[in-house]
Amino acid sequence: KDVTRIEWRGVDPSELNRAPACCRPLPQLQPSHEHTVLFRPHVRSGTPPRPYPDAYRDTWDANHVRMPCSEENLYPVDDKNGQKKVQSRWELIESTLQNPIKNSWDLEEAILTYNARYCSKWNFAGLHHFFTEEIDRKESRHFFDQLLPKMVQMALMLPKVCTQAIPLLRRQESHTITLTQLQIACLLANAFFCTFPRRNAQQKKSEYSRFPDINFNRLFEGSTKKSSTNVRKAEKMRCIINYFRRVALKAPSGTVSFTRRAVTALPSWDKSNKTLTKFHGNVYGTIEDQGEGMLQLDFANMYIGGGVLGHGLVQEEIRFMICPELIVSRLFTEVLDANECLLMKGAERFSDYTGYASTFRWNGDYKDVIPRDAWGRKETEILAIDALVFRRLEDQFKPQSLKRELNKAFCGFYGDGTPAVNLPAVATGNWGCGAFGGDARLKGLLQMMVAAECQRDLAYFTFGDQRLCYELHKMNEFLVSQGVSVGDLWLVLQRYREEVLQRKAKKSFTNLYTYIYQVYNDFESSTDEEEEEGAG
Ligand code: AR6
Repeated sequence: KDVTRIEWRGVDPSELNRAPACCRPLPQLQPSHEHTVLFRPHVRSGTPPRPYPDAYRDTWDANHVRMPCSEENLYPVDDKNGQKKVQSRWELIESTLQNPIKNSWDLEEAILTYNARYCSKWNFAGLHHFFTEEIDRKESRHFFDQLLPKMVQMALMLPKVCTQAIPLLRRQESHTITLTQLQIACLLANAFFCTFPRRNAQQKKSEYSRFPDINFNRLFEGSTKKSSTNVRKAEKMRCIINYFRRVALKAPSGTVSFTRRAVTALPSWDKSNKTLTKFHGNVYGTIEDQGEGMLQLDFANMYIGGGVLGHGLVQEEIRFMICPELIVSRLFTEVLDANECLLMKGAERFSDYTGYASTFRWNGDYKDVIPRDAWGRKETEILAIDALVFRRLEDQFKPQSLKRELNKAFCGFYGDGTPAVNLPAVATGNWGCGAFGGDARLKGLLQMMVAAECQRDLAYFTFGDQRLCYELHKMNEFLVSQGVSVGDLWLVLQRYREEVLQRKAKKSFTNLYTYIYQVYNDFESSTDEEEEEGAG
């Protein structure tokens, strides 16, 4: 087959449901025991909503983010007589950051002043490299003279801007947090200056060991020589600096919601008689650009954001870099369980980029023109689900692995009672098939099954792979024409494991799609395929 000219296959993208057009009107924004709203829910476009309550209320406990500005955030110091005493850590942070910071060494010194325990553990080589090698002296001076003081101001506004305690999104507890973009900027400025207490310890038993890290110290790490790490970190710094430049220039006025969803009523996959929904396969589009108004997948790590502050620079990390407000999820989202997902609605995109992984480059500022909903959120919804890591094809077909991946995607795709006509299509692609080693043909099929179960349409971005686009679409068309149900497919996957994978001793090896065509005895379709190639 000549697949070299394929750009897309399946239904026309204009036929797919998109927000806001397909959605029902939102109910009034109201805090409840399932929804923490950190501001007065009167959203007027153009002005940042006011924090709620008016004055800072301190909560220092195991169920809320421990705030740097809490009066219980204490720091041991030696007094004049060599006696140990405790001092307010926030006062130390305030006084330290208000001293002049003229270059990256001053910044390192400042951060270590209130993180003294990490003096010999943290390395700032990436930061120094960035300000001495990656950008010129003028840009560097501009950063330290102009932007950094504004970032300090933003960080120190914390008790005025984030007045309400932020609950932790704990395992198996569904809950939503809605914050203003300004609150997020203030929290991220604190993360930049590494002020969050108790978030640095690496030990297994430390209080936040089941949470991602949030202080930016890992972003500042690097090597003293030229290295690929330094290049990656430099491009990430460009994204972050651009974000702070923008929010300092004009305070953003919108809001963003983070919903942790734990789902206990999961489908019986073998019994489902749902049939497949509309499919659009796309070779050159990306989830973030062509998935406008759809439920956009974040190919996530169970620790949300994965390596965004470290070395990682694939789909999830890139998304978090161009939409840095997503990073704040790391402050309060405990590691995701198998039946959980995180939905993030409203994050604005600030940067453009080119390349991927080691070739990733910041490509300038990005003006996000997506409209906002009635709660002030950009109409961009991102769904974070973490796939399993696989090293061998066979492992992916174990019934418990298949079920786990179906259930995980189901947690994210399901509409929670919303009628199917009001659900945006899912914009996805090779979920779990890059860093996590999964097989795209299998994962594509599993995602079709889950989309069917949830009665949602699917837009699948194959990231340049024309053959994959061709094969996924052909399979989708075939299954629709045969009226194959989700339950049938579940059984076929089991049979494939038993009849093909577990009898691999035989010389010939039938790939999954060829096998499916054979099972349904569609001779024409099966002869379209190369018979004896490896799966995937
Ligand atoms: N749009 C569509 N498809 C994409 C895009 C995009 N913007 N970017 C990448 N792809 P990967 P995983 C395709 O490896 O295997 C992170 O560190 C491309 O084909 O990011 O689920 C997380 O934090 C790529 O190979 O996802 C996790 O730790 C494929 O999607 C881990 O990676 C998979 O992208 C998750 O790994």
